[in-house]
Amino acid sequence: MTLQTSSRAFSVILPTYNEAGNIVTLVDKIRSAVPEGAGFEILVVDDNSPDGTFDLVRETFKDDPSVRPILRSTDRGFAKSIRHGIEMAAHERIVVMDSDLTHDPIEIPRLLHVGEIYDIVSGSRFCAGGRMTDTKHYMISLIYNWILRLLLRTQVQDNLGGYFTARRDSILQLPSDEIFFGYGEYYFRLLHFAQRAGLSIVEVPSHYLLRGAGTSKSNWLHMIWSYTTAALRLKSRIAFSYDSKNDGPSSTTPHSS
Ligand SMILES: Nc1nc2c(ncn2[C@@H]2O[C@H](COP(=O)(O)OP(=O)(O)OP(=O)(O)O)[C@@H](O)[C@H]2O)c(=O)[nH]1
Ligand SMILES: [Mg+2]
Repeated sequence: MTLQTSSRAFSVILPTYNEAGNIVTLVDKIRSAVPEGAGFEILVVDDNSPDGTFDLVRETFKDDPSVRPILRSTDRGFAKSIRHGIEMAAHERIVVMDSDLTHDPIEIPRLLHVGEIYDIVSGSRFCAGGRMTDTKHYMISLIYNWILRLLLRTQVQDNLGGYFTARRDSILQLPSDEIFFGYGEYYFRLLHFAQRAGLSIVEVPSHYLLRGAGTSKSNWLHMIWSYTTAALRLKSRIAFSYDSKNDGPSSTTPHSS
């Protein structure tokens, strides 16, 4: 199936920490995935990686104004970098993805295409057609996502994917301070607040690949612990705020995936 990319320009946000072995390949892959003539920029939001990711990007793409390296040296962190990238983005439409080559740029046109209709389009490993090359982690993630869904009553099946497109202003209207902190759990907070704000959310199948070069920054046990704590915090916040405002999730959930 051939999909036409939206004629609207978009900003791709790539948070990086020690991704010198992947970032150039990723930028090139994004370029090849996007049809010629499409207006776009790529923001590499680097947290002062010791492996020189920032300098590599700045040097390699010094003659290419569409690649914008951003160096962060204070208040570092994955979720905060994504927020920073969204705030710095020049275009109304944003695409957020990991920089370790697990999120395949070939799927960007499809995300953008569906993004013509929905406020947030999330690349999902767990809806029909979605998958993950790393089968062991697929099973752990799948089971953990079931738990998250039960706990938070989210409408999407993949609450931790982090590969998505959205309209920039619809994300920035959400309470950023309550969403963008910590690690990958920011994504279920984002989906929750988006759902609650009445944004339309849909999942499209996505195939998550293996990391390219380098090593993961995730420690699975620590991640499960911190994500569960974050989910319980969010749940208690939901209970408190729904009690006090009498506005349950159904009243702000117009669309489902
Ligand atoms: N800017 C910034 N990026 C980060 C930070 N930590 C991780 N990243 C980036 O966030 C993305 C996800 O990190 P990974 O280490 O792949 O972790 P993960 O995807 O949760 O875990 P895996 O399943 O092991 O790949 C990668 O692009 C990292 O370079 C950080 O503190 N700051
Ligand atoms: Mg990864």
